[in-house]
Amino acid sequence: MSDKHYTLFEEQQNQRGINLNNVKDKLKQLKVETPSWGFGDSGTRFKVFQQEGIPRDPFEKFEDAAQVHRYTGMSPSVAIHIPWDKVDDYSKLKNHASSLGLSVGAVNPNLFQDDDYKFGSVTNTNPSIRRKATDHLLECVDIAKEVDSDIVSLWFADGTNYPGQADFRQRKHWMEECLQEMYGSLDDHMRMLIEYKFFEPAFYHTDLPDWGMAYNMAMKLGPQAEVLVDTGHHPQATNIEHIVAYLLDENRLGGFHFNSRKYADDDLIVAAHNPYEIFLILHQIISAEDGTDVKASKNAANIAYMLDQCHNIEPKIPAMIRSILNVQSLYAKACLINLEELREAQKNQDVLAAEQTVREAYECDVTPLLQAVREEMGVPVDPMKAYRESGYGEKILARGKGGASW
Ligand code: PSV
Ligand code: MN
Repeated sequence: MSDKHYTLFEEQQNQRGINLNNVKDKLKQLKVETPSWGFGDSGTRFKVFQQEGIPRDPFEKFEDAAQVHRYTGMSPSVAIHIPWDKVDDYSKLKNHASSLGLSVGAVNPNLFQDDDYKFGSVTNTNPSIRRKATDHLLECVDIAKEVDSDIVSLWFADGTNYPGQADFRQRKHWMEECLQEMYGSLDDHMRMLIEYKFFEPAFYHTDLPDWGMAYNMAMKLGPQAEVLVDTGHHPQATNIEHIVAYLLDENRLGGFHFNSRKYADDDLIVAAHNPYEIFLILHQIISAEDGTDVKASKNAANIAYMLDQCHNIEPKIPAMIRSILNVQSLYAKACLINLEELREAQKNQDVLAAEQTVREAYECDVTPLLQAVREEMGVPVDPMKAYRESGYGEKILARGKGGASW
């Protein structure tokens, strides 16, 4: 793409009242963490298809994640999941990450894959299992301290399948008790993110099914507890951008897991389905960040963004790159909404003008802008092509089959 294209794009945007220098700065600051488990073998409950070249340990997962950052400049940190990423020496993992230009991001406890958790972890009727689950949460806080991460990200599979199977209120109390103990172990700068999901693996009730219950839990625990929104964790047709706006206004939106879904928690490449939804979510965040409410603006600037995806049939690294680029492109479009014009239309109750202001930005072709930003960031203007041509995908085939699975 030539300078001519960018100049033309800039002129068009100036006419729309958009200052592209601000947009470029925002795009350069946008960072989206990748999940270590997204590089391992994964599947559905029917089959895990093993791919060749899958990383064999957490160190190799970081090497693959470094490729995503190398070609996009947008994902300098990697979330880990314990025990999937358990190592003997976490300072070694931290140093390995930093030698690759990365850092260790959110630490995710795993309270769903041990036989003991069949009937719940922090909500189990058996006190010694609740103790075990709480000890694992505390272990993850310690790991976060060792790897210099300030985020521990919680998701609970706890729930039941049948009416009468368990006492909802009792389980709520047990969960609160365990989380309070964990909260007490956080250093001052640390954050504890509480992720909700309405069903799966439990099919009748889930102990933390929605943002309201996660928010209530966070409020009870204290200011270091915040809510994490995952796009795949809502019933169909939920207005996620509204939830995002609400949480920002309450200053409790801690993290965001990007992925795409058509039916449930499909964990597909971001924006593969309904890209407009991601655009509208990002619009709420940008509107809070650039608005006059100082607290909401601060919250919007502090959201921990992460991809939370498992690519079961596609090659892992390019699928991650694709997702990161899709987020970048939709973020760029959302930055092109003329917020002043939008607020004016809202004030005047001009429904058509308001909707037009939002949609018009979505319809802009942001290719010249993204290419200019990538050039200024010193990354390839076409990251997918550059990755494909790098030969890394072929080189790792030497690892063979049977790498780490999630
Ligand atoms: C649960 O479905 C989830 O979204 C949580 O973030 C988990 O930690 C992650 O997926 C990996 O299973
Ligand atoms: Mn998630």
